[in-house]
Amino acid sequence: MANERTRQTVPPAPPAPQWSRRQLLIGSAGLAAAGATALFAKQSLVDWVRGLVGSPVSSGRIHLYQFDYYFVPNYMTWRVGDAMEILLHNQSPTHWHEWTVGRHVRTEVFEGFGRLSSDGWGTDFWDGVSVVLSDPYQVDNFVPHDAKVSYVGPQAPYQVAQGGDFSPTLKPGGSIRIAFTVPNKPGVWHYGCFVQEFIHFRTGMRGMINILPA
Ligand SMILES: [Cu+2]
Repeated sequence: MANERTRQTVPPAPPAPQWSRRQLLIGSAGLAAAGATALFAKQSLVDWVRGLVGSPVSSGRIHLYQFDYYFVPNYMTWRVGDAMEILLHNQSPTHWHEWTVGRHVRTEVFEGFGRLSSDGWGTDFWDGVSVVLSDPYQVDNFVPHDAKVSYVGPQAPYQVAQGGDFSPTLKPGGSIRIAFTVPNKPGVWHYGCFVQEFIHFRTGMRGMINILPA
């Protein structure tokens, strides 16, 4: 995310998209959250519902779309050992968005708007994971953190930055391909965009990945 958090102004209320029930669940949680406490209580409910409903296992190529301020899809099921290729697309005409995956969002950062260079997650999913990045288009910056990243094609035309979680940050209309094998890290993981001092995340720009054992 680097310095992108401070570039934009505070966002207006999100538009009313055609939401599926699944998105409505997450979206409602975001809108109803008066603060972090309320939000995390709602998130627990969402997790519980997801546990009951589940979703089919995805492998291979997945298109993951970023909007203001939500992801489509906002729920995925992966399996350990599967080859994945996430094609990340920023569909916003105006806003920068990133994609981070982790566990234990840092509530002290979440609530305290001063420490912008801190990681958003207590545990970064990508730590130690081999990742291949390719086909960058309108990528603002990329933070590899502790992932083992290789870059396919010409020298990446974007800034490889330090600080924070593994995160590609896309300019409006940007995209990038992220290929990897699902590591042996089963369980529930969360993803989110922490751009603009966590406002995107708080507004509903997040999702869940349930990773099944091999
Ligand atoms: Cu965002």
